[in-house]
Amino acid sequence: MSNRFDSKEVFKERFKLEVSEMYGRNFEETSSIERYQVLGHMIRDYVGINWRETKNAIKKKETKQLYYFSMEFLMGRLFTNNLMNLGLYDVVKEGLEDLGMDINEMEEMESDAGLGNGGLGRLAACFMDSLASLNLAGHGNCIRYRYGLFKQKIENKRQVELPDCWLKYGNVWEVWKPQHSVEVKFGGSVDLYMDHMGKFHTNHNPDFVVRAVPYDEPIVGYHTKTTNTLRLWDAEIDEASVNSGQLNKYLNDVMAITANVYPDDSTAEGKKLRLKQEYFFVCAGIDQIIRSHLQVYPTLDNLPEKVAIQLNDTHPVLVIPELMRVLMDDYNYEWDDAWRIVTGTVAYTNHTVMAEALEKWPQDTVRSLLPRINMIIEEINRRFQFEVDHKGLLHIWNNVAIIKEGQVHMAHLAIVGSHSVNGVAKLHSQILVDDVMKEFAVLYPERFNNKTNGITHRRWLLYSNPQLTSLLEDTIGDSFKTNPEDLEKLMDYVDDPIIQNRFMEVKHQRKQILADYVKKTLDIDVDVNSIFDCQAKRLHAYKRQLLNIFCVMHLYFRMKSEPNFRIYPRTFFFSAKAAPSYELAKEIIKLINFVAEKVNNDPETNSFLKVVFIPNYSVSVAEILLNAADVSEQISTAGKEASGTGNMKYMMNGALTLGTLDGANVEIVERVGQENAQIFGLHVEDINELKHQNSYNVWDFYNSNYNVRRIVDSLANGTWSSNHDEFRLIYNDLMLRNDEFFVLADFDSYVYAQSQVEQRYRDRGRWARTMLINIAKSGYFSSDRTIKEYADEIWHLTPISFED
Ligand code: 26V
Repeated sequence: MSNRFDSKEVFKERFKLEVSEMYGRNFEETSSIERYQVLGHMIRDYVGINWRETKNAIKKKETKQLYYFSMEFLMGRLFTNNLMNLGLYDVVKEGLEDLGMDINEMEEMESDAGLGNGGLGRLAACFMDSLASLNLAGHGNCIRYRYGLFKQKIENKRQVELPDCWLKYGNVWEVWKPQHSVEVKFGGSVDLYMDHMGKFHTNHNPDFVVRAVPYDEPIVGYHTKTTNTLRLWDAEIDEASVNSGQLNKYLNDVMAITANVYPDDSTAEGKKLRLKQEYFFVCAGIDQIIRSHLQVYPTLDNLPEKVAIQLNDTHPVLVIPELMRVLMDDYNYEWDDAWRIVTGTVAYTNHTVMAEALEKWPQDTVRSLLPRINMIIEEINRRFQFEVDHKGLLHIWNNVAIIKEGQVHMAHLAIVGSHSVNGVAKLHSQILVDDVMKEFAVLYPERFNNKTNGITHRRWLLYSNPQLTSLLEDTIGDSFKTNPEDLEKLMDYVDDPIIQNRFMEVKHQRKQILADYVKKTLDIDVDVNSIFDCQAKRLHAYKRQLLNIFCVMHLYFRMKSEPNFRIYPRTFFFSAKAAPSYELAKEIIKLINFVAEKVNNDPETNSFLKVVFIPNYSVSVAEILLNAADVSEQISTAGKEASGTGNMKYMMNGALTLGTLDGANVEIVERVGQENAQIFGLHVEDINELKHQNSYNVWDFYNSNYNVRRIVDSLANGTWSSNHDEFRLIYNDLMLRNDEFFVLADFDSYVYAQSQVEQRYRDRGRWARTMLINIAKSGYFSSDRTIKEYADEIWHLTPISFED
């Protein structure tokens, strides 16, 4: 029977039949979750035909393929995304309506796939959507974590972490492929021996073997046949390796590998389990690539011509030694030939300059867990040292060594073993070359390049903001859907008061939707006519949520002490998860919630000022939060935020960027113009200068600035909490550790910028114009543009052809 249900009638017929066959009951007696399961499977099966044809076309045409290796894929929900990409949304929506059902209820049944921490994982998900939509063969490789990133609750104004059981009702999109399982070996010892031809061979006697078993999810392109694969590896026991005496330990060790996403994106703590996870999905992914390559081609010599591997940060960097191992130990390649293949295939993206997030592993850990890989890393390091010496650059060795003082520097391994190294925004890529990786940029100048991040305009505009989408269609036609840079057509209308009004009306509708959500989930009333000012992102000191809440405190103090001072009504929304072990970040969440309680309950000011902390920031929360914003807070210390991607989502939905010149903010301003963004604060050069001269002293600001002093004092004088020690950690971090992220240095400039935002908002026509310009100029930030650049300049991919 065909899987197709392109008309409403066929859909209804099939759906009812499948539900009652599946559960052996009348359709009317089945529950929502049961119906959701069947519907999901129907959609996945529908996709199956294109999935097969994509695989066949790739083989037949010998199309080059990309494998995107990432420890994180923050996919969110796929139900609406898949239906819309397939062009089936209306058929299903109307069909369900006829059956007395609401498609929104089905959408809500799905759990977010929260297999990631933040920007890096969501970028991987946006890239998957763009690859398929551009007809490029690009697949994801990751771990099938049983639990996603923790769920956040706020209890007693503090973050509480709960497990995210996203697989509770299964996952309708995945297909289990036990026949494609791979053995992954850990620990033990390696024997080296020479054969009669004088060639070296190795024999690894592991002490722990697991089976990696793939679950494949189809990635459906927008209105195209192309259907790629996201492969998630689960760990299962290897029956032959179970040692009966230690059965329980073995089972626990196997289970542990795929239990959790590491929730800490702030410190690269040397946890052995993390390294196990990294090798686990790398080893399995490489094995699959080699096997499928050899099904089509007789040799691995042409691997770089047919396969590109992109490393999403250093987490999958073991791809480099692992591919060397396979080529040499399993396929008898000599070192130099293997190295040519590896470096020709692999490319690396850096996502952070924060020293504490750059991965380093104690070599003892690498040696004991991965003895053969360790040997290969040592040899890469030895040969690299030889090369540096040969170039007369031994004086830089200390800054570029892969192995140094008993630690393996993963970023160094990544640069040495790749043909391309990219940052994720212009400024960030420049900082890599000028500063963080400057010695490597001297060694390998041709490797360094920039690929400014992007976001899929399908999820972040077409699907999450249908009101704006339909107004855009009415105004500029629908070419922007497939060619997002056509949003530029909106420039013709930015001065048209009728269009301006209609866009303001759409924004109002989105604000109402967010307000309803806040009322329903938090029982807080917010004024939809107030300015919606949003900061939603991981909680990190460098992102400076503290600067934002300090300004809120300041406005509150002023309104309390100056009866004539009243601000334009504003609602400050925060949403942020803190890593469970990141104490300072958790304290900042607590401070925001204490401030919220006080200001929201003060009748003298609460019609002007409200603070709302939305718990459990996730893809689904972002889908209703970002497009309701008037103001997008992008206020990191200059030089610290590699790119940011939330900034692009807000822009595309018509918010004004209130930001520092950091990450991709720089490129946003470049496009909209200074007059359509609100930029403030120290520049990277200023910060470098202050650091260089060691001239920043937080007490100077405290002593000379009354507003600053009033805020800092309030942390410890009972203003927000009767416990004067409640915010001791924040106080100490700021005042006794000299404010590492220059919060107080930027304070005045930020407060001034906020007052400017208010001035702008008071002029409705001018505000609408700015909003339209932001939307019009946002096409550049579609991940379609980013992926085209990767495909042309790094991967050398050409689109899949389905023609005979
Ligand atoms: C680091 C670590 C350290 C080891 C433990 C687990 C873990 C997990 C994630 C990370 C990655 C931190 C880097 C990161 O997320 N970077 C963000 O990447 C975004 C996409 O390029 C970019 O927009 C953000 O500015 C950048 O902070």
